[in-house]
Amino acid sequence: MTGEEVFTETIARDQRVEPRDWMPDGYRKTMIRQIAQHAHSEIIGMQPEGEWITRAPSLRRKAILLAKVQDEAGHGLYLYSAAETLGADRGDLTRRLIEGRQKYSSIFNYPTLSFADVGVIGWLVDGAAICNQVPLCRSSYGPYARAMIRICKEESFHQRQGYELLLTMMGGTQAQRDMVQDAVNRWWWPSLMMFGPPDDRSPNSAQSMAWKIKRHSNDELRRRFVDMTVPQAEALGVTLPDPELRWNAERGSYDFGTPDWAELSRVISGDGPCNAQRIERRRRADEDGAWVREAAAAHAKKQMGIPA
Ligand code: BYC
Repeated sequence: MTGEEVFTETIARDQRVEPRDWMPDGYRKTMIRQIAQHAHSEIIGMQPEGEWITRAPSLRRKAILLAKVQDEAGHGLYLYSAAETLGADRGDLTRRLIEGRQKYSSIFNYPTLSFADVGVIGWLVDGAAICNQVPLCRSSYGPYARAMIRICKEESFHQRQGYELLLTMMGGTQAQRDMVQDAVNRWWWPSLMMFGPPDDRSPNSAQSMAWKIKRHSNDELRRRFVDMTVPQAEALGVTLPDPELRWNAERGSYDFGTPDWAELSRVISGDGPCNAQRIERRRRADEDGAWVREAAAAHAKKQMGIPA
């Protein structure tokens, strides 16, 4: 059998493609694109919540937030390693991010204005991430699917800590409840946009689904997220800012309004509220860390007996 035949059969049988297997160039490119974008999202995603570590209201909240942000760094590292199995170079991927040639999730271009945002990011953003990523545990590329299993376990903890924080705040003062509602109002629509453009405007979906990289379309996952989240909002006592949101008994699912797709396009193309700040911070961190990478590489060379 040719490499191409083996690949086609691997996909048809729902088995995993592994790094040394033959794969079409387009498959390799798509995997690098998606994994790199995902890795960048985890690393840039440390910024909005990281800003609250020094301002957490208690030692307990600070310890939880520190652990969560460190987990995100870990997710970024598993994912960059998965991209390396496809022949990508981590430094090159970072450069592409900083130069605006690779994307990261639109969601991290919105500001975190109060500590309630930390809870809402855990509940809605990690909730949306789980919805999107659980099916990716069955993605056809082995290293990505395996990384996703561990990431999803940690995301579940992230989601619960967010929800628990919000439950605590909702049981507090009116000012705390107002902070939560304000944060929900600001993060709801951007969370729905995390799933990507609508299916009829998603250029990559058909091929990614044929290759079983993606298992569900953007709209399917978005709908699943809304169905999962509305009862949680009710239990919490917050209102979701969508006048069109209502139960559709016939479909057994919620109807909901249309996100502002022009806003998503603007944010993806670099013109969101915090894009410039996020990238500038990432660029500085990369420059500040250059000497550490150089020292580590020199040490590794020495250990292996390679002349400097
Ligand atoms: N933001 O054809 P489409 C986390 C791009 S981090 C930005 O539908 P595809 C967390 C898309 O890339 C979790 N760009 O694309 C971390 C494509 O452009 P390119 C992040 C977006 O790939 C810290 C174009 O638009 N999750 O959980 O089939 C703290 C057309 O789209 C977005 C992942 O990365 C967007 N929202 O589907 C807390 C999950 N949407 O690349 C939490 C893995 C679309 O052709 N990724 N674009 O130039 C995926 O599942 C898919 O890549 C997407 C897009 C569903 C995002």
